[in-house]
Parts: sequence; structure tokens; C-alpha cells
Amino acid sequence: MDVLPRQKTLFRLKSGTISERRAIAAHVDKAFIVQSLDDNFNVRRLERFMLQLAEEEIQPVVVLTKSDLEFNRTEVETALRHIAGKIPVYYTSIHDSDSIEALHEFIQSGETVVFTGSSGVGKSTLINALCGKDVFKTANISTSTGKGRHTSTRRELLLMEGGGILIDTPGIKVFGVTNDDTGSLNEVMDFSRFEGKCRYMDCQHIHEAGCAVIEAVERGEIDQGVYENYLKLQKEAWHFTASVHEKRKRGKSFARMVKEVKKSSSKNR
Ligand SMILES: Nc1nc2c(ncn2[C@@H]2O[C@H](COP(=O)(O)OP(=O)(O)OP(=O)(O)O)[C@@H](O)[C@H]2O)c(=O)[nH]1
Ligand SMILES: [Mg+2]
Ligand SMILES: [Zn+2]
Repeated sequence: MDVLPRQKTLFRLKSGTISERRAIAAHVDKAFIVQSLDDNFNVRRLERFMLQLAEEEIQPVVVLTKSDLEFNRTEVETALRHIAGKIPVYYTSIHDSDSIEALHEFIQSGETVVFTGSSGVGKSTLINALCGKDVFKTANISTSTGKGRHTSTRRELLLMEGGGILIDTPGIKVFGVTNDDTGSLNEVMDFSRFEGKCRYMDCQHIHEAGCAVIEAVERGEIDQGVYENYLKLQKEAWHFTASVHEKRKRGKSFARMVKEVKKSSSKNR
């Protein structure tokens, strides 16, 4: 029987492994990468999430929560320079209904949206607000019941009035890299604008002579932090692919061994 390939699936690396991945949700149209503006905002983590979504053709959306709290807007905007032009960025606060309304309007009828991000950034709270009711327990509720923090422990699916399907996920600590599509990585880092400008066609922008990306880093046109994360994610992607190949090879030779043992044992009978 043929199994249809999984589409638009959000994966994460299975914890404790470097080559096994787990599906978080399938048939996802948009992924809200949720970070809170108090202390969770981290553009390197954002790039990591974006890379994970790119290969599956899931539209990434940056949602920055808790905008009612103090934060340095200029710093945030500067860090998002290479991202903001390409993907939507929303600032939200549960104390500002207009900010919730804007996000509500962005979710089309019949669309599936997955909410991802660290624990405590306000994913469940946001989903509550979008649905206009208290559907999920959030950290706040627990203080009144005295039962400790109400962090989400499993995925939950909810229909939003107006048609969207919202998927709440528990905070993910380690996301990992589970693809090796260097095209996607170049896209995420906004290096694709240098395509065809390096001396070598297959330039990986690591230490090649005549590399347009490295030259741009030296000129200060590409942020050093962006470039360093590019190298880091690229390395992780290679590790993932190499270990998947290695495992497949091992799997094959094991199958061959089983076959040979069977053959020889039938001969000996
Ligand atoms: N000031 C402020 N606090 C918020 C906002 N959104 C959420 N919070 C608070 O942040 C805390 C965590 O919110 P949750 O919605 O439980 O966070 P979560 O992302 O679902 O966390 P996990 O389920 O653990 O992954 C709660 O105390 C919320 O009240 C906001 O816009 N502004
Ligand atoms: Mg939650
Ligand atoms: Zn290059």
C-alpha cells in the first residue's frame, strides 16, 4: 500500500537524538512563532524556527507578545531587519484588544495555524483571546487554584469563530534542525540576494575565495550574528543528513545480512 507523503508538517528533533524527527502537526498553513517581548525575544531562535518551516511550505509569522511590558522597540526592530521585509511581524498584548483583532483578521476561514514557542510566552493566553473565551488553562489561572503553573502538556486543537483551526502546543525547549535544504537556509538568512554573485556556483559561504556573502559580512552589510547562526544551522543540518544516511546504510546492510543468513540456513536444512 502506498502512503501519501505528509504535507506541510511541522517537525521537531526527537529529544536525545540527532537524526530522528517527530511530527508536531500536519497540514499546517501558518505557524505562529511566538516570543514574548519581556525576555524571550531571540532572533537566533526565530531563524531556527523559520528554517524548520521553510522546507514544508508553512508560512512563518512572528508574533511578539506582552507588548504591554517594557521592551526596547528599536533593538527588536534592528534585530528583525533581515526578516521583517519577508514575513509578517505582529506585536500583541492581551490588554490591547486591537492587537488581538488584527491577528484574528489575519487567520482565514479553514486555515490551520500552529502556535509554537517557549513555555510561558503566552501561546494559550493568545488562543484564549482569539477565541474570545477561556478555552485553555494558562499560567494565570493556576495561581487562584493554588495548583502551580498551568503549562500546556499536550497539543490541543481548537476551532476559532470565523473558521480558523488553532493548534496549541506545549513549549518546546530544543527544536533542532531536521532538514538539509541549504536553499531554505539561504532564504531565511536573506542570503539569496547574493545568489550567483560568489565565484563558485556551489559556494557554501564558509571560507571560499570570492564569496559575496563573506565580503558582505566584512563590509558590515550582513550582521555578524546572522552569519554565525548561518554557519551553526548549516552544520546541524549536515549532521542530521549525515546521520540519516548512515542509518539507512546500516539498515540496508542489516537487511542483506538477514537475507544471507536465511539463505544459508535453508541450504543447510
Ligand atoms: N503582561 C502580559 N502577560 C501575558 C500576556 N500574554 C500572556 N501573559 C501571561 O504569561 C503567562 C504565561 O502564559 P501562557 O499562555 O500560559 O503561556 P504558554 O505559552 O501557553 O506556556 P506553555 O503552555 O507552558 O507552553 C501567563 O501568566 C499569562 O497571563 C500579555 O500579552 N501581556
Ligand atoms: Mg500553554
Ligand atoms: Zn559564497
